[in-house]
Amino acid sequence: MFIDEVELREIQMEYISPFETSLGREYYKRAIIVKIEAQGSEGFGECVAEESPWYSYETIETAWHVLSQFMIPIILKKDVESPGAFLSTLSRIRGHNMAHAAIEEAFIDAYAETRKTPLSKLLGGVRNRIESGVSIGIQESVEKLLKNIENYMDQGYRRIKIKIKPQWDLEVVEKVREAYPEISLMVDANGAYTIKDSKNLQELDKYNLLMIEQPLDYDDLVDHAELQSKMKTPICLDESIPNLSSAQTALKLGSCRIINIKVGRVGGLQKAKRIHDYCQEKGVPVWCGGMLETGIGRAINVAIASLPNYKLPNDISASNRYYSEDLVEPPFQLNRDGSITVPQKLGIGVEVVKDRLEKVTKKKRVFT
Ligand code: OSB
Ligand code: MG
Repeated sequence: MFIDEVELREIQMEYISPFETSLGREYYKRAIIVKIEAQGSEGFGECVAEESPWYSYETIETAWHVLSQFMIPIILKKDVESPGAFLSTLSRIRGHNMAHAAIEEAFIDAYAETRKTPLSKLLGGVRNRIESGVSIGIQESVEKLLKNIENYMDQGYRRIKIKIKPQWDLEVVEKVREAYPEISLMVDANGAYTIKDSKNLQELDKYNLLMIEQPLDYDDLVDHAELQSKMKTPICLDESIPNLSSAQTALKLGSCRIINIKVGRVGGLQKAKRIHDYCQEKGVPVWCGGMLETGIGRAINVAIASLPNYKLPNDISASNRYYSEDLVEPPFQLNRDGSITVPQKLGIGVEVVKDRLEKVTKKKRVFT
């Protein structure tokens, strides 16, 4: 597939409500949208690098730099046969997984279109609907949190994830469990604890949680293994798994029993699939994490979450949980059974609405 043109846009969109984790509070989404034009097909990708290097070392600016100075010059005006060839063409560029993922997504979306295939099918997806959970940020009060949970449960979400940090943990989980003894509940600490907090974290075993996500530091596989050996609740790793090698190390050490795969964090769809396949072979379930994506990134997430070993509810909620107006049509909606339907049209399977994209664009550069 001959790559004729690549376009980068930086966009900004306000969230319906601010999102707070142990890492900080966010009011709006800033992202890079990548568009590739190849032989009459158009493909989109979304870079999930954030404004600040809290969740990951990458930022909007580092991703823009690496995309425009290194990645785009390597692939522009080249004939790249397949997703596999695309991956190896860019493999000289180390790290910068979120930048890698965004441009690979755009290529694969265009490629799927030329192959007349929905992205889900191209990746080996087997589901028509994916299970949808919701991730709720740290709130001003437990009362507000309970109201939020009630609202999302009423809408049909099947699993609630609450963000925790020191001073917003045990008591909060206890009150949520008191109010909702039966719901499928999990917590995500975004690395806010250390192994010295083991005793406290073990208290969480009382609350029948589906899992505890990333309790310890982002590269701390050894301490996670020690903590997992002391806890009944499965540990799920997010930040600690940037690639297949770390997934292998984590499973060998016993650092977790579940893996959250984010396409951006692991460097793209093909790498996500490799981690998925490895976990499947080892009998370890995975699910798809989210970065509050626009409809473009959400479409990518829905497609990969249709693979067979995505066995737990995903952080893929409906468009209206994040934005008053999404960038795609149709927007993603929650079915009554708490699932989201996997689009069956070609490529990402939803239409990017050009004038909405234009409206939220802060910066744009076209490479021809
Ligand atoms: O840790 O999963 C996380 C958002 C930004 C950064 C990190 C995380 C998150 C989420 C959002 O939990 C989940 C979603 O997109 O709905
Ligand atoms: Mg997480």
